[in-house]
Order: sequence, then structure tokens, then C-alpha cells
Amino acid sequence: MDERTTGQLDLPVHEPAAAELARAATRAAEVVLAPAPELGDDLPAPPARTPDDPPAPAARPSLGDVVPAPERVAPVPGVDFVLTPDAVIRVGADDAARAVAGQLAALLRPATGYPLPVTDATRREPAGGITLVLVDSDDLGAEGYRLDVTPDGVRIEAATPAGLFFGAQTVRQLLPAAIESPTPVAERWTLPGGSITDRPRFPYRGAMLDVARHFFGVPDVLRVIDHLARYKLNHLHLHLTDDQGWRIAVDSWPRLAEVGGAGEVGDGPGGHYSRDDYRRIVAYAAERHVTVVPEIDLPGHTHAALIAYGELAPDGVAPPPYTGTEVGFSYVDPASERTYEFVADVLGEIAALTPGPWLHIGGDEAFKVRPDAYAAFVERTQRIVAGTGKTVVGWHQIAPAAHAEGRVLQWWGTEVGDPVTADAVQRGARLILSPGNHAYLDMKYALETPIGHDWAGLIDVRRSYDWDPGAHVTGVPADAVLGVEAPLWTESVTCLAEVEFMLFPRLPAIAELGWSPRATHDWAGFRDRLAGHGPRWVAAGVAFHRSPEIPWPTEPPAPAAPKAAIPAQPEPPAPAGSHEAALTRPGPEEVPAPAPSA
Ligand code: TNX
Repeated sequence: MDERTTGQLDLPVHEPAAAELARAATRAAEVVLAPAPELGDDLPAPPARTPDDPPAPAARPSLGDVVPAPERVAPVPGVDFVLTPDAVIRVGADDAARAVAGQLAALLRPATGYPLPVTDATRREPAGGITLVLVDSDDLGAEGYRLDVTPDGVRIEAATPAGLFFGAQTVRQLLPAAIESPTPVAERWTLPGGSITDRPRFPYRGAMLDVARHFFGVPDVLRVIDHLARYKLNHLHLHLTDDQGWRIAVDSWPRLAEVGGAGEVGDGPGGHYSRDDYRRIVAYAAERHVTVVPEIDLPGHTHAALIAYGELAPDGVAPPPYTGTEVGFSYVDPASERTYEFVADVLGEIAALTPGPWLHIGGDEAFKVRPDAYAAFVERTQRIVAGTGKTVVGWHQIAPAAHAEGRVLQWWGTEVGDPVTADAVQRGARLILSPGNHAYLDMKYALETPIGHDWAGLIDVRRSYDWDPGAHVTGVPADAVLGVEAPLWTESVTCLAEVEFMLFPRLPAIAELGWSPRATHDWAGFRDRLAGHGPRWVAAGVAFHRSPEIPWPTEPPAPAAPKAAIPAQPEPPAPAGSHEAALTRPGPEEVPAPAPSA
């Protein structure tokens, strides 16, 4: 088997088999520095590095190694701060700032084994440690921070707790990779000296998880939120409903979740979030300065609602459940008043449960609804959203509908533009950029990728990185761009390890496009900075694609820890069907039969 392992770090530059991905989730809680996984030989290894390749980066980060790239970095060469066992974390009286100090301590305690008490900012003894300070500053904005690292201590300043939180994520990345270990590691915990001044390019930086095609339980979603926060992403879009499952309890229409949630693609059991589950997700996200954007996809992608309430179907008859991967065949009846009662009840309950400002109404691929009826439906639904006090978001197919105050379109096209979308922007809409051929995390990295789609092309790390959200869509100026989002559709993604495998390393690329000033954009530099994150993901037990584009380090950064036992897991099901099916999908009367169980 052609394989290149990398000393104690054991980063095999090899595509993991699907079963290996599934096992990674099991390892997450136990692994310190992962042993080489058992390698399948079903996939080719990437080309070996040649002497002409750039050198692998040093195991210890330098100040400029942060992902996403900070706005300004001023290293002071040869100067380090060393975190010692008696270090404290100092913070002022503000409760939210204290919460960030507590989170930073909690991040640093497992690997260091140090107590790292959170103490009052005015306390002098012991000297050193990490200080978090809220300052009056217009320059830093709502999410920016300033970081100073000297031999005497580390200081994070920000105008808001969110800024302190993002500064703390930078501190985490400046420590050796072993800081991600869940158990103590013998390491010299240095941070490189100098200062960083940083703030985001775009206010909206997100990822989407499709919990409808396959259901992911609360712990999985919380872990995804942690991944977002690491890379300064601040929105989690949850695609809560689709043909294969309705995933959120609605008191006024209880069968939606009870009946509509009891299945998923393939023969899995599905599931749904109770109101308390959802509150827990939203609260966990808020603590990490992540806003949850709930999506109820309307009027199409509603088969799961129809099996629960046949009265919403155009023919008034509840169809059988659907567990396949076609799209575009289902819709709620736009001509029925009952439909709008349903929409108002559902959106009202979701809005009441959601602290963030956004309510996403989907709007994609309603191929069976005539354009005039579709526009009227969207306009009425936009008014219902406004009545809940939220701002409406929809896939860019809602563009033809009349403008609604503040509305946001999510661009998922693969072309460079669309006059209808540009016109909606002229009329006042803003855009979230999720171009299918760059930002879709369900696309395969390469032909051999064991899961994912390819209808929008193959998306390797470079392709996910090499585009400019500020200048991507013809006729849409940068000031109409709210930000970026990387959607993960889950027709073929069945477990947390597969989610992580599709997220990493592309999620950090999208995060950098959302956060970093355009002037920092540089593939070669990004690739080298990203390389240092491989050992972090290994230490944290995060599954990822060992992309051959990235010069993963070959030097061990830290002593290896004992091997963890890896229990065997079943092979996940084969990849699901492709999106092109949408173009030839059947009519509602020809809804495909449920997929036979494997
Ligand atoms: C298109 S993008 C969809 C989803 C599929 C996805 C698969 C969009 C708004 N709709 O329903 O899951 O393609 O890549």
C-alpha cells in the first residue's frame, strides 16, 4: 500500500476509507495524538512531495499562522510568552467578559493540566498570565480584538465580549497544536511575541447543516458549533425541514415532527429536536457568539409535512414517507388558506424560540409551483416573517418576489450571475454568498472522495478558497454582500465523522473568505498556514480530508501519547444519488417510492 506516514505525528497523506471516518468520531473523546488509522487501499495516495515543494511549516505556530488571517500582524522576533502552571486569567467585572475568560480557561486546562483560575483584572500576583479587557474603541468594531504577546503576559482587548471571544480563539491557535488534546500533554506552552489587530471583513460568516436528509442529534450539532467558533464563524444555519424529515417540534402542528420526523434518507430512524433541544442548541451557540438561523423550507421540499398533514397537499391526500434523494417534487398548496395558517403557526413558533434576527424560508426548487403563484406565496410568507419581528432570508430563487424590508438572498448558483438576483439587489436585497461550485461542502473533493455529490463540480481546498465573495456575482456590489456561508447537505453524509470530513479543511477556507481582508488573500500562504491545523485536528480527534494540496507537517510537534483503542464501526451506506436528478424529477403524482431498506 502506497502510504506516507509522518513520524510521531502520524498524519497519513491518504484518503481515509468511509469506515475509517466513522471510527474517528469514536476516537474523539480518547485520542491525544492519533495513531495512524488503519488505511484502506481502495483509494490512491497523493503524489509524494519532491525536494522542490515548499518546506513544511514548523510545528510551533508563528504569529502570522492564524486562520482566518488577521487584518494586521506585527511579530516581535525572538520574543515568546510562556504559559506556566501558576498562570491566571484576569478579567474585569463584566459578566459576559468573565464568561469568555472562563471559556478560555476551559479550553486551555485539559491539555496543560494547569488550574488557570479566572481572577479579578486588578489582581497583580502572580505576574504574567492572560488578561482580557473590554475597552472603548470604535476601531475594533463589534467583533474585532487586539492581542499583545510579550514575555510578561498576553493581553486581549476588545470593545465587545464577541471580540474577546475571537481573540481567545487566536490565542488558542498560537499555542502548540497539542493544546487541542483532551488530556494533559508535557509541552512548553509558548506563544510567539508581537501584536495582532483584527476584525472581520463581513458581518455574516456561516455554515449550514442539513439535519433533514440525515438527522444529527444535539451533541453533534454542538460539536459543529465548536468548529465554527474556532474559525470565527458566527452563524449556524440549520436546514430543519425537507422532503425526508421534519426536525423541529411544533406545538400547534404536533404531527410535523412526530410523523414527519420519523425517517431520513435510507433506512435510518430520523428524529427531531424537542423545543428544549433547540433551545439548548441556540443557547450553546450564543455562548460562542454564533447565531442560529433556522430554515423552514417552503413551499417546496415539504414532503415530510405532507405525510403528516395531507390537508396541506395540493390533492389533499397524505403521501407515503420519502427516503430517496430526488428534489423538486413536493409543495404545499399555495392556493389554500390552510397553508398560510400552517406557515404562520410554524414560523411564529420558530421565531419565538429563536433569539437571532433571521428566519430562513427556503424557497428553492419549488419546480411544481407556477411562477406567479410562487411569487405570491413568497410575498405573503415574507409578510408573515415580518410579523414575527424577524428578517427574512431565502435561497436566491425568491428574488423575483417583491422586496421586503431587510431581506437577504442566499446565492447558491454556479454561474457568475443572474439578472433576476441582481435586480432584487437593486431593489434592496442583500446577499449571502454560497456559490455551489466553491462553497458547497457536500461536493466531493476529488473523484475518489467516498461520499458527496459532484453536480456543482469537484471542490478541492483551493477551489473553496480561490474566489472573492465581494466580487463574485455580476451586478452585486461588495456593499450588498452580507457575507458567506458554506452549506453541508447531507444526502450522503450520515454521521459526525463524515460531517467533519466534508468540513475540514474547506470550512477554514470559507471562514477566511468571510473574515480576512482581501489584501491577505494568497493561496500559497493560506495552504502553509492551514497545514499547521492538521495536527490540531488530530489532537482534537476531528476527522478531516488529508488533502494532497496541503503541505501537512512532517515533524512531530509533541511527544506521542498512548494509542487509543479503536472499536470497529459498520460501513456507512453507499453515496446517495446526484442533484442532476432535479432536472428530470417526477411530478407529485409520480413521487418515487420510498427507497428499499438496505
Ligand atoms: C440543491 S442548494 C439543494 C438541496 C440539495 C443540494 C445537494 C439548494 C438550495 N437546494 O436541496 O440537498 O442541492 O447538493
